[in-house]
Amino acid sequence: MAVFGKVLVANRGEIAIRVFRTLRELGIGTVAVYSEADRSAAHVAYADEAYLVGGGAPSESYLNQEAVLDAARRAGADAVHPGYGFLAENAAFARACEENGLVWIGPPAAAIEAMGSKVEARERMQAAGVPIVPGVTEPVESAEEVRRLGDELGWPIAIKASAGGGGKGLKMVRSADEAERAYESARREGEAYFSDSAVYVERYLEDPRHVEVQVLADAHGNVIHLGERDCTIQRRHQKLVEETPSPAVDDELRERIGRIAVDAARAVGYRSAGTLEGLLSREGEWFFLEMNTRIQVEHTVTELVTGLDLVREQILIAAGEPLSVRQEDVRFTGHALECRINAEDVSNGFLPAPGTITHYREPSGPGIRVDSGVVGGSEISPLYDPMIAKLVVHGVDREHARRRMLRALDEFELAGVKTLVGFHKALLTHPCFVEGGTCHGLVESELMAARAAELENGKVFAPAEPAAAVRESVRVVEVDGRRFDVRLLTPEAPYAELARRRRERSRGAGQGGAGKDAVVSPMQGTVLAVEVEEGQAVKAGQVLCIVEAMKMENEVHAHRDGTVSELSVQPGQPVKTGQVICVVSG
Ligand code: MV4
Repeated sequence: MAVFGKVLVANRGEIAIRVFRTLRELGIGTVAVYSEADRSAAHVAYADEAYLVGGGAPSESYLNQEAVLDAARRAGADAVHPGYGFLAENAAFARACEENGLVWIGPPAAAIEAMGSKVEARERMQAAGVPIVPGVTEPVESAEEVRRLGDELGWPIAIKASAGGGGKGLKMVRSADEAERAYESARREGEAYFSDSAVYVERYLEDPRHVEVQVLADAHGNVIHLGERDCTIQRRHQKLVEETPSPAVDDELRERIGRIAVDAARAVGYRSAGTLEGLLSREGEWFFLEMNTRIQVEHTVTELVTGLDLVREQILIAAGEPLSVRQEDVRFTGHALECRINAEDVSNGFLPAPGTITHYREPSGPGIRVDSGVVGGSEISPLYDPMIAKLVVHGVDREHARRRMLRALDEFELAGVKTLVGFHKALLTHPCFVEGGTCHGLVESELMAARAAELENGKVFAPAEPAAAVRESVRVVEVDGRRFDVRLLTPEAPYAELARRRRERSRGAGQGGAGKDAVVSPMQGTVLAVEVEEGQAVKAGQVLCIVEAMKMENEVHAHRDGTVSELSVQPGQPVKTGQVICVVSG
C-alpha cells in the first residue's frame, strides 16, 4: 500500500518532474498545477492529472495559495510537495495545507518561521552551540557604529541585510573611510529587496568557501546528516556549480560539521530534509549562515554519492515513517558535480536569455544524470527562473567527475537560446577549478566570458574543431628536395590571448561620441545614486554611480584617472545597456 494516494506538486519545471518521478516509484498518483504560460510545459505532460491555477505571473498561479489548495481539493490529493522556490518556505502556506487536511511534505511551519528570520536563526543557532561568524546579531544604527565594530572585530568587515539571505545586501568594507557609503548602500539594498533597511555587521572572511550540510530528520527523533556540498562557485549569490565532497573537507571535518548540523536541526525541532549553509574559512573553521528549510536545487549531488533518494525520504517522513538509514549506514562513494544549465547570456552579465529551444538533446552514458523540465520546442519564459536543466555527474574521484562533466557538456546539444554550457566548459578547464580553488572573481572575469563564448559551440575534447584552443596553419617546408605541406597546430595561450583580443574588440567597438573615455551603463536599470560631480577629479576604479537592476545594486567605476565631464545621468533615471553615464578624460 502506498503511503499516499495522490500528491500535488506545487511547482513547475525540473523540480516538479523530479518529485513526480519518485512519487511514481512509490506508487503514488501525481497531480500537477500549471499557469496559463505553462499549458504545454513538460511537467504538465508528465503528471497523471493537471490543474490550471491562474495567469502566467507567479503571483497569479504558483504563488496563488487559494488556487493551489483548490486544485488539491478538486484532485482529492492527500499531500502537497512544494519543491523549491515559490511556496516552499512559506510557513503560512504550510499551515494552510494542514488546515485543509493536506499533509505538508516539508518541515513544521514553526521551523520554517524560525529559520526565515536571519536574526532569529543566528540567535537560536548561537544558543544551540552552533558557531556563527563573529559579529553582532542586533541591527546596527549608524555608520559610526560600523566603524567602531570594524575596529573591534578587525577590518575588513561584512555588512549584511538583517532580513536578507543568500548574500543579498552583502557589503564588504575594507576600512573606516568606506563605512559610510557601504552602510548607506546596504540599507538601500535591504529596503529594495526586503522592504527592511535593518543591517548587521560581522567579520569579513577572506576567500571563504560556501559549504553546506544536508540533514534528514524524521518524526521519531532520528536526525542524520548526509555530508556536505561545496557551492563556492557562484555569481551574485546564484550558485552555478555544486559538488560533493568539498575539495576542502576531509573525513574529520565532515564529521565535525555533520554533528553541528544534526544538533542545529534538533534545536529547532526540525523534520524533513534541510540544509545548513555555512562558510568555511581558510583556516578550516565552519560558521553557520542560514538554514534552508526545503529540498534544494543541488540535492542531486548528495543523492549520487550516498545512493539515497532525498525526495523519497521527505515523502516517507511526512507520512510518519522512520528514516530508511541510520547515520552509521550512510556511505559516501566517489565524487559528484552539478552544473546548472541556465538560459543566460554570459557576455551580457549573465542576463536571463529567454526564448524557444529549437534543438535539444541531453547527454547520456555512464555516470550522467540530467534533471530537466524541457524538450525540443520548449519555451524558456521570462516569467520564471531561466534554469533549463541540471547536469549532474558521478565519478570515482573529482578529476574523473570533472572530465565526465566536460564529456557531458560536449554531448549536450542545445540551440535557440544562449546557455551556460560554454561557460561551464571554460570554468571546468580553468586551472583554478582543476585545483579545487575557491576561484573568487573568476566567474565575473572578462577572460571567462571570452573563453565561454569561444566554447559555446566548440568542444573541449575535440581541439581541432573551430573555436578551440588550437590554431591551425599551413607552412611550406622542403624535405630532401621535395616540398610538403604541413599542418601546424599551435596551442593558444587561451586565457591571456582571449582576454587581449576581447580588450581590443571592446576598445574598437566605440562607445558613442565620447569614444573610449565614455563610461557606459553595463545593464538596463535605474540610477540609484550618483557619487561624483561634473568637473570632479577621480581615480581609476572609483565608484561613479550605482545602477540598480533586478533589485541588485551595481557600482559603475571609473576606467582611468581623470576628470568627470559630461555627466549625463541623475538619480532615479532609467538607463539602457551601453548608455553613456559620463565621460572621464585626462
Ligand atoms: C560572507 C563572506 C565573507 N565574510 N560573510 C553569504 C552568502 C553567500 N551567497 C555569499 N556570502 C558571503 N558571506 C562574511 N562574514 C563572503 C561571502 C561570499 C561568498 C562566500 C562563499 C563562496 C562564494 C562567495 C561569493 C561572494 C560572497
